[in-house]
Amino acid sequence: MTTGFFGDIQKIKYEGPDSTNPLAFRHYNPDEIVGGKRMEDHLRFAVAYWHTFTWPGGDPFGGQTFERPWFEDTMQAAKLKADVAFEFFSLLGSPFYCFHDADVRPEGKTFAENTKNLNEIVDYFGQKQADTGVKLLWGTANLFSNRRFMSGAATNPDPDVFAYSAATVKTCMDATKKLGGANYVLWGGREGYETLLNTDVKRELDQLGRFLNLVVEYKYKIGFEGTILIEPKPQEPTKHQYDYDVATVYAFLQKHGLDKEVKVNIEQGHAILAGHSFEHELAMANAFGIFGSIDMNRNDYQSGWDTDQFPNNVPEMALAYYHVLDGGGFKNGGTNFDSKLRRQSLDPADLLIGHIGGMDCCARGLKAAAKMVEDKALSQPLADRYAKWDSADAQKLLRGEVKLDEIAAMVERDNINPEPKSGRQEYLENVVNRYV
Ligand code: XUL
Ligand code: CO
Repeated sequence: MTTGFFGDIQKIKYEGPDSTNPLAFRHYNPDEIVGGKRMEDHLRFAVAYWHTFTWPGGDPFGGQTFERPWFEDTMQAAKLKADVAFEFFSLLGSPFYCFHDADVRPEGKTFAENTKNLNEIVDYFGQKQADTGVKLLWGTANLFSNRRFMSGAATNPDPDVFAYSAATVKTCMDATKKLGGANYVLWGGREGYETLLNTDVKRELDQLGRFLNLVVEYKYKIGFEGTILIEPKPQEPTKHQYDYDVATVYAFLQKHGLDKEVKVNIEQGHAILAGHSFEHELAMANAFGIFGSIDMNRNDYQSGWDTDQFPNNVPEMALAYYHVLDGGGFKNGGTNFDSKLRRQSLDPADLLIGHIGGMDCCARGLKAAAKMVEDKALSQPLADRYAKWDSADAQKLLRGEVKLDEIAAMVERDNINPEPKSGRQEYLENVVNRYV
């Protein structure tokens, strides 16, 4: 018995590049081997519960456009939503999903009621996971929508909000562990500020550091084996978000002794908001050894908002997956579509079509990336460019065995007179374009 929400739509199949069926994959072929691994195991796609099933289609000038039979804050509606969600995961063939507590359970009047509601839904999800084989990529707490969080969660001037937030995260970590989640995510929704006139940034950052340590301590206490991930974002909703980008998060982790404990979930749209490219953020995370997972949703390049659109640019995906592969590929992480439909895309089929397009685009990107890796198309020119650093003398410079005055003497003695070499950017761009 299905809910009937998706009418007579059948499980989405791979039909190959020539298919014109909008409800078929043209490039995502889960069993196809790419670079020695099944495509499904490379990409580890996840559907975001919030945008796909909870978001009503509002914008700053207008409210709900979507009409869904579960848009009601009751347990019965939450279960209908879960029924439809798991039908969706199965139709799409998405191996994973992600959720916030507030997406899946009705809002209670008290903390205890919220916990009770969450636990009831977690049991319901547990059964559905067992029935469908769909798994949880990550769980998280929504510490930003309710008005109690308007001045932040961990970084709130009121310790009662800190405590309420910590307690909420505890229940969400319990839920994630119970559902076998591969990761637990912290996006600092309102961990930031609007004006320094009312904000003590030193205190707030110390609070955030303690909060994150509480999370890591609790992970060990309950034996949660997943990865704790922070999702950087530079602004929106607050003007200045503390977890600005990957480099900022890394410095924060080091300051609080957590750089070996916590990794990052990098969102393409957030990278763009920070004035970076997605691949910049991925490369930085690899360089720091903190790469975890990705949210694969793009922003509009002109509007400057966090528009959370499905990816549709293959060359961008190719470079993104190139860096994912370069870092060894996903371990616990995966590709979460933190993407929402445009508010005029009302039909149930639009939900599938958005994800199908995104998955096909990622699959094409992955295939191009794997081929570039195989051919050493970028890695060989890179190795050649830095080859001189591999010499014994250059390595001495890095190991700190030669001091500044000795270096100066060496440059003079050996008459070192560097000859600039081409960076060959255009050549390399043309190489990438051969693959996409
Ligand atoms: C907000 C955002 C969140 C996180 C999870 O911009 O990306 O949906 O991914 O809280
Ligand atoms: Co996100």
